[in-house]
Amino acid sequence: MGVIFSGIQPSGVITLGNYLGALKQFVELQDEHKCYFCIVNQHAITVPQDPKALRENTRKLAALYLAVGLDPKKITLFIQSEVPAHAQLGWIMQCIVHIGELERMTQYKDKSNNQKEGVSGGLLTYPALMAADILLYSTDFVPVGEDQKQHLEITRDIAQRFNYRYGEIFKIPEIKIPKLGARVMSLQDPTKKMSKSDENENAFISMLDEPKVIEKKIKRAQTDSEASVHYDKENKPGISNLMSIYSACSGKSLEELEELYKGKGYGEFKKDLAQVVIQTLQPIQERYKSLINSTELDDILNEGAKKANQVANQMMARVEEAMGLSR
Ligand code: ATP
Ligand code: LTN
Repeated sequence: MGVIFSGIQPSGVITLGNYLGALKQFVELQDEHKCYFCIVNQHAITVPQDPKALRENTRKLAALYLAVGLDPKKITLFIQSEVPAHAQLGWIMQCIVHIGELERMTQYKDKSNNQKEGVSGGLLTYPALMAADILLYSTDFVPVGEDQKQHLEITRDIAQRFNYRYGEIFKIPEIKIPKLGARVMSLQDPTKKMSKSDENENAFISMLDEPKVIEKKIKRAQTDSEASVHYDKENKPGISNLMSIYSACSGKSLEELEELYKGKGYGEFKKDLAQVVIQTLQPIQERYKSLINSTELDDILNEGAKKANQVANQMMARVEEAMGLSR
């Protein structure tokens, strides 16, 4: 039984991309592993957040973690800012990582280009905090979407550098990327990844979108003019992305889909895809509704923070001891 750690930012309502790339694999892992799932609100504030929206999105994300099928009896679910060791070890990791390594991160380059009010220091040092998240729990595997590959590599490098300097404290974690849905693309620009903080709401499907909204967004999704349902990521990124979503939600292979829609246009394909997505989200949305205003949700988060603090504080003590920070 290995240890699993993963985090999602409450920087908006999570999308179908977050579900297919991350959450769906969490559910499959919970029976076989010791799992820690975190709402990384301190990562979200690397770009400006409205306090009210951040609080609401944090609660929504907690409810959605459970609504997709994670069982609080099996996993530990908690909020990053309720476990102070994350920020404490995050600082130490900032002192281990090199600026050159941080500047190479594509997420940093993409996000810093989008900032109107100036780029925060936290946006650059973001991977140091992420390394802290993962290393505090002696994590074996980190299930994430493909976009997080670089951040996992830097986490491994930081851990190895620390161990080399101060002794074997950290376990070196491995990335776990799903076979299907590892990189869901924007519905409006299929060369960009689907992102919950996209300014254009038509670019993503939120996990809480109503059926009518899902139909509309899929209908409007960018496709090419050829109108044949054929997978070709290079030349037909729009329809290829929709086919990947269809496949990940329905379990049908890309070949099966090509066969099924032979001689049929995009209209019919999109109509069916909308139904497949609606059916995937419907049971999740129903469970969400029963959780969002429950006190049960608070109990689960309190219990999660308690368990996470115990484990994280033990690791923090070992780190401070190894570095000469303790008396
Ligand atoms: P933001 O828009 O605020 O940057 P995001 O939507 O990119 O957020 P994160 O909270 O950073 O999402 O990521 C949570 C998890 O979802 C990570 O494991 C990430 O790899 C995965 N993920 C994010 N976007 C996608 C996507 N388009 N396809 C597949 N997986 C994704
Ligand atoms: N960096 C991730 C979110 C994240 C994370 C983590 C993922 C923060 N800490 C620890 C896995 C493990 C992102 O931007 N998607």
